[in-house]
Amino acid sequence: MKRRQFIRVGGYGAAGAAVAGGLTTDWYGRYGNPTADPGTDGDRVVPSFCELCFWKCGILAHVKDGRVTKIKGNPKDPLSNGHLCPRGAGGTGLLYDPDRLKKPMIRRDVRGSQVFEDVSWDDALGVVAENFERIKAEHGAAALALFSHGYGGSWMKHLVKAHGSPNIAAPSYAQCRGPREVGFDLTFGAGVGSPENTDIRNARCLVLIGSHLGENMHNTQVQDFADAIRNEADIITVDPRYSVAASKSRWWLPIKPGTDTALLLAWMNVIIGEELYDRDYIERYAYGFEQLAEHVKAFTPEWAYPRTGIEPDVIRRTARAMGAARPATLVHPGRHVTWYGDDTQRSRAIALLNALLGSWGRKGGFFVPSQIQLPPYEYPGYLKPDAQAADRPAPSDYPLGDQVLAQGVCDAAITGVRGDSAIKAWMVYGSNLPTTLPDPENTYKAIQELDFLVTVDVLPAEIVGWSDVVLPEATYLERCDELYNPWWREPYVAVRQEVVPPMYDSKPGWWMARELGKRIGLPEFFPWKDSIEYAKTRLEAAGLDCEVMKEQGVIRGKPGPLYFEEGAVPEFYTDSGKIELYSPKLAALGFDPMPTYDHSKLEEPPEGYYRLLFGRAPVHTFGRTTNNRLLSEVYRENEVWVNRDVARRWGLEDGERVYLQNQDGKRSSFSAPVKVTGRIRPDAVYVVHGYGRRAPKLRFVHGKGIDDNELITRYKVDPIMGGTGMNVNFVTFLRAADVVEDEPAVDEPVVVAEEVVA
Ligand code: MGD
Ligand code: SF4
Repeated sequence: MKRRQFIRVGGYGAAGAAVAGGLTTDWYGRYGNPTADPGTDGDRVVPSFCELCFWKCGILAHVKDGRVTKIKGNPKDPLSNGHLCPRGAGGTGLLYDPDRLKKPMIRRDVRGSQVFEDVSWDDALGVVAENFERIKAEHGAAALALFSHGYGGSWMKHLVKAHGSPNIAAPSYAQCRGPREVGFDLTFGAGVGSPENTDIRNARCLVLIGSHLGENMHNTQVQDFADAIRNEADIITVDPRYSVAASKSRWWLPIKPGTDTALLLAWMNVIIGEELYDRDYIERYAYGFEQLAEHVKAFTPEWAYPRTGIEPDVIRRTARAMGAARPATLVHPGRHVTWYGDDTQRSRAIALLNALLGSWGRKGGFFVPSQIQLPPYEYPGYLKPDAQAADRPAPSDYPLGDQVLAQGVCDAAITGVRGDSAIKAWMVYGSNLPTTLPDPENTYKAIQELDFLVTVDVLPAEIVGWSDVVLPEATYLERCDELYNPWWREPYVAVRQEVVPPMYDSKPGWWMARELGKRIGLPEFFPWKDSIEYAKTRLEAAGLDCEVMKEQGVIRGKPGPLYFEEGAVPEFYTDSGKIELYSPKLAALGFDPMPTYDHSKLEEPPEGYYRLLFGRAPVHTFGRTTNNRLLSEVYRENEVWVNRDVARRWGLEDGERVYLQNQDGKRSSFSAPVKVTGRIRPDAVYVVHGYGRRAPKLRFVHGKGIDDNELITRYKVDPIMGGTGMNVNFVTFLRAADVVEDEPAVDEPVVVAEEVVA
């Protein structure tokens, strides 16, 4: 049973089979079978939660002779349910990565020269504290910005808030799921959060719009997806690429990239026109149905066909499949949704479709999540920041952007962008900005203008090479972190605990934040001895037993009703208290109150160019894991997916190496092999994100494959919330054999930590 379950998790179609195949050979032999008996083969088993991606599955780490020998799913954890995705089982590949940052370092030459000296923690923290205080005295507290990604960042956020800066940004908002949250919030008065409240396992019809479950590996969702497949749910996948999810679907709609809103409007046209919607639900809970019905009248399947490439008959039949299964029809909200700059409106169209099908709060649609009441640690209140966040040109811009925009904070370091530059110092926690923010040249420009840049990381990523001070963090297996208390199907709290002591001279984030806090005169914000004392205080305040938590890793609460039909209270925190099909809020701000679609705004590729699309591989989390030697046994370099007719026209052979060059003449630093396939439309190419790494201290992955991000020199900003639509770049091919590589084959300086200046 366990083995079958595991293979289901990792085993979809071609990519899944490759994963399972890789695991059953080398991986099992060398690192142990992750599906073997859960009993320990070592001295002890420590429960914690994973950080190989941001899903936070509960794990059991087995330790023998002081080494972590295997990592398995914690059966008590409601996210992992005792099973991990292929990445989670490979966490030791990060822990024992020989390229890890080992000591604090200080730059000893001009920025960009990349000459570092290994120093003591005392010296490194002293320099950071001195710069934070100096910059605060000269420019105000808000001149310090924090970029943070990953759960450990909570300590740094606390530090920077206590310091008095509002400039705390995460690329997971404006570069990822922000538009989705805003679109759903406008409609239902709540976003879908993370982990999403999608009831995939009970869906009888599941619609995936550019959401490649199985390649995008969020463990619980993939387990639930396997259940939906087993239950013979009708699956409709809309993707220009025949993804793994498409291979498991009854319907694959190879849509023209950028036209999804047209398809969504046409689906609504059919669902309302043929009365397939949930009339009773709409009458009870929705506001603005008449306006929506009138609005979508013009968007017939015949109107959508020339725009989307999806035939009217297919649009009608898939709409009927959705209507037949309602309310157990889930139009998945997606996750990485910053595509074309109109993303809030596209997400809202998805939300409206779900509303018409009556799926919000219903079994097989979106369940109603609950959370354990866990009081916060009692600190003195944070001071009111001395300035507004510097992330947008005017405070009224992107009016519904309710988090700080990472791209805008980056821009605010460049003189002239916000008048005089507003940001003078960056602290970067777990975020490799040159491969994360669009238009990397802009990011380098901002970095060069900074007074000070400190990075907290575990690996010598590109951003490390640009830093003034580098603080090596202990990995998630070597540290405790903030308690995890999500809104989920059942309420629970999980703990991250130290499995083995930190290796080398690395330290946990909580320790760094506390030491820095003390040095910059904020000891009252760090009154606890360590993170365990901190967690104990919070757990006790909630009446939870710290010992049980340490032993089990998880404490579960009593689940509430999950669906309206089971007694969950239908509450919509919109202004009208109803599901807003017509949005008075958008209308008042001068935006379309209901989504619309203007095909004339969609740019076509120039002759000989193809739209650059990018996504995930099941064993990797962006660039976070591509240096992980264990995970790379399964997938070690990305490929460029090229439609077979296009390849024939170009005379490209399968496996032949190419560089990509974009519409602005920007060429990829490295090449990648071509994958000739019928599984992608001829107007697009596709690569997995996270390769083409330029930091040579990442010795394993350096130079492998193509970095999509360096080809994203253009992006379109969502006027509603400030997200950066990045699927608006086009590339052409350069045969590797015809390209003379620059010397060295990098377009940026590199980190050479050994070049120590005495
Ligand atoms: P992307 O990876 O960007 O987002 O995962 P997803 O939400 O799936 O999805 C790209 C898909 O959208 C591709 O299949 C692409 O062909 C398709 N696509 C591109 N343009 C269009 C278009 O115009 N229309 C349509 N309909 N489809 C289009 C992201 C999610 O994955 C996130 S945010 C995180 S943080 C996690 N990261 C991650 C990971 O890095 N690795 C693995 N293995 N799993 C992950 N899971 C999570
Ligand atoms: Fe870890 Fe995989 Fe869960 Fe992400 S989905 S937290 S990598 S086990």
